[in-house]
Amino acid sequence: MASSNSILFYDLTRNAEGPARGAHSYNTLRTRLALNIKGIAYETVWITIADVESEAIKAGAQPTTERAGKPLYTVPFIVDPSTGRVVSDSPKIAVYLDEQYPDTPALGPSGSEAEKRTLERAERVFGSLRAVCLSRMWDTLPLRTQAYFHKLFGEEKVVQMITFVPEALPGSIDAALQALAEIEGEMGANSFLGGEKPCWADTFLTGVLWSLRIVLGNEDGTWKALVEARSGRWGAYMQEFEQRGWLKVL
Ligand SMILES: N[C@@H](CCC(=O)N[C@@H](CS)C(=O)NCC(=O)O)C(=O)O
Repeated sequence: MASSNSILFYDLTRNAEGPARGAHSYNTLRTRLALNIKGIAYETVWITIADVESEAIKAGAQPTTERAGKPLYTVPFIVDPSTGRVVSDSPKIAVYLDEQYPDTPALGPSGSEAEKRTLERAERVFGSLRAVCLSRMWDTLPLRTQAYFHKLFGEEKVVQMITFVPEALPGSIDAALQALAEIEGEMGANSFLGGEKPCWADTFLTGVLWSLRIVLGNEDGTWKALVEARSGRWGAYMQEFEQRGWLKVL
């Protein structure tokens, strides 16, 4: 429930109406998951990628990296009215939430080698299907977002990025399943990567899977190929989050 002390969580919108407003970025979904798992009150400030820099500067958020020699501001970032702190970069936000809200489930990150391997593999799951997702999502993006990408990459490159070749789909699905199999190899039969409780790597992986589910849709063949593989291993994994009410968009 939002209150005047609710954390403000900056996320990217698509053109969607309704409370979820088209949440889709796996980078921001993992912070949303962390807030949901911890049960911390927050409200979303929906912005387009074209407005990230101006909104971050207005809020007092730090850039998280550089692009072309210039500071790059990114979402997610949060403003916590109860402390006055503004935090950007999802791993730093997770650390901040653990420290500031010690009575909530701790998530990490741990910085371990196993964790690094999982994050790389989860990135690979999304990377394998990025072109499918972009081709599906492009028309739903706000015109302001489309214009931002045209300026950033050039029209020709954008056309390349959003043109998905159907013949490439089986190979893309196989590559995503391969990365998931590698994760499963380390996870075994545990409910979560964190064992019986979720950890930072779980928010990372689930952010990716949740993003794919949102963009592709529950009934999509590619999504079904992922969740039905390995006797429904990844469908069951997502259910763990669903059942606990952690896949909600406030
Ligand atoms: N390391 C950052 C990465 C976040 C990130 O890449 N966010 C993208 C949106 S999905 C962004 O804000 N990009 C701004 C831009 O490209 O101008 C984190 O984990 O929070």
